[in-house]
Amino acid sequence: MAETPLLVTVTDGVAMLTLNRPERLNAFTAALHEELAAALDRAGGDSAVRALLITGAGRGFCAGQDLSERKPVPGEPRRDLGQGLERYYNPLIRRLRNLEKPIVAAVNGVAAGAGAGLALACDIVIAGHAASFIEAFSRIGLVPDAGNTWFLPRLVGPARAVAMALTGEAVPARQAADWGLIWKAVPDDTLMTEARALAQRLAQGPTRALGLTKRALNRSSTNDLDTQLDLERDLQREAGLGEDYREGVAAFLEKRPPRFTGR
Ligand code: LHQ
Repeated sequence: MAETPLLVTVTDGVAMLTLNRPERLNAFTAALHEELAAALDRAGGDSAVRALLITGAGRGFCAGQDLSERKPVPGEPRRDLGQGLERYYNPLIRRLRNLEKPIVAAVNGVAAGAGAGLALACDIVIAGHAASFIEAFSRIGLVPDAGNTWFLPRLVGPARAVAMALTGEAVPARQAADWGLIWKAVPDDTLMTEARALAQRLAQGPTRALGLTKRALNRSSTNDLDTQLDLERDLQREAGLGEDYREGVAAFLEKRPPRFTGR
């Protein structure tokens, strides 16, 4: 088994987090959860990090919960699976959504169960053609978790969401892109180059404004139009006070590329 379940590098403003349990298709263990949570918190608090890129080592992206850690043992009391959600998965999904920096998922292979939830909680999902998305829960007698029941209908509509969840059928990357489940599917050998280039471009963006944009879109899922218009006013007020707005307009008027600092 790999020594450390998560590899973290920071280059050119991008924190790259690689789930590193390739022998188990990067299934989640408690140790992986702990490291991922710590890495996300560090990236959130580090002003040198202006975008994140999440991917998996080996041929899988993430196969969800490591089922060997959740094996029912005959004779022992049945485990409260809600506890694992409360302790690990729900905070993970909240961290990803609340982290006000762009997060790209480079889905290099199968994303199953909570692994699909992890991908869908990121802001922009690019998948290699060999990747697929599987709501694997029904295959083992469980209910979709890790935000899957929230993301799926919003992304692909109720008909596709319910079929994915009830059948547990794999949705290949190209179909996922056609359905709007993800942003795009690309040839496997270009996935990491494209994803890294995108994350680097985002890392050179107006980080504060991108974070506020993420907040606005997150809230739009539950706000009515009046509330959302008020929120846009407040967030625009904040963005308008930033250095990057001054730089963006100056660069436009001077017909040169902007040099955003993220402030
Ligand atoms: C695995 C796993 C895995 C352990 C592949 N665990 N070893 C939250 C709260 C509490 C409890 C429960 O769960 C949750 C959230 C969830 O995520 S529930 C859903 C859990 N995930 C699954 O049910 C998916 C299980 N995996 C699969 O169905 C298949 O592995 C998929 C379809 C993902 C990929 O199939 P293949 O490409 O054929 O690969 P494979 O099955 O041969 O897997 C490769 C190895 O990885 C294999 O080990 P081995 O020693 O035989 O080489 C698998 O046992 C291991 N592995 N997923 N989740």
